[in-house]
Amino acid sequence: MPSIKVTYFNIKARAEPIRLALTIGGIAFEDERIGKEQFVSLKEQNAWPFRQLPILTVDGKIIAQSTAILRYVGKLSGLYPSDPYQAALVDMIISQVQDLEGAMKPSGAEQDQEKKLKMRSELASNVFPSMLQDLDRVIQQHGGKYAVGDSISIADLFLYQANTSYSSGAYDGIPPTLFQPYVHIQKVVAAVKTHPKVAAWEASH
Ligand SMILES: N[C@@H](CCC(=O)N[C@@H](CS)C(=O)NCC(=O)O)C(=O)O
Repeated sequence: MPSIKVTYFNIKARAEPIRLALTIGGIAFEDERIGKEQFVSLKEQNAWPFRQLPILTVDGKIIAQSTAILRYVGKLSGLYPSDPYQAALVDMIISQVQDLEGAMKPSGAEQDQEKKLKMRSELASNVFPSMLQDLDRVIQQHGGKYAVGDSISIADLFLYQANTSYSSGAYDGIPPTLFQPYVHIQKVVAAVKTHPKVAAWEASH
């Protein structure tokens, strides 16, 4: 196995599915968590491909973009299907979850708090429910114990982290209950949460 280091901030967000994939795969890695000052200084030095985190350092080579990293570690960990169609299903779920983030971007950039809350209320009431309902139905069609069949994949880890983020109350104007009504999504969340390696990781982090 190569020497692997995950570099991010001391938060879950974009790095947690990567950390979980490596943990489930039993792949040793350095979990580097840097502070704001170090981030600013390394960013100014163009130390990373897109001057953003997370990055993965593999035997001294750097990979950027969290979903590229996630697919890479998914392949190392046996959490990304080798069958092209199954892999496309995994990608499809990841992309749908990313579309939620894309829809959040304009409100995230809005400086006027009143306008921001109005945009978020529109998302929570009229945009996200149909996107999540579609995702729930796709998981119902293609899932088993997990989102795609009965084996855990990076799609489950990505969805699990989205559920964690949206349920945390960290997004102004988005009710923390947003993901709760979707039974197939919640089944996946519960399966990931109770996976023995995830449970052990969470108990120690
Ligand atoms: N598309 C990129 C986005 C990365 C990103 O936005 N990283 C944030 C932290 S979550 C960052 O480095 N922000 C600080 C900055 O851009 O200066 C990915 O998925 O890795």
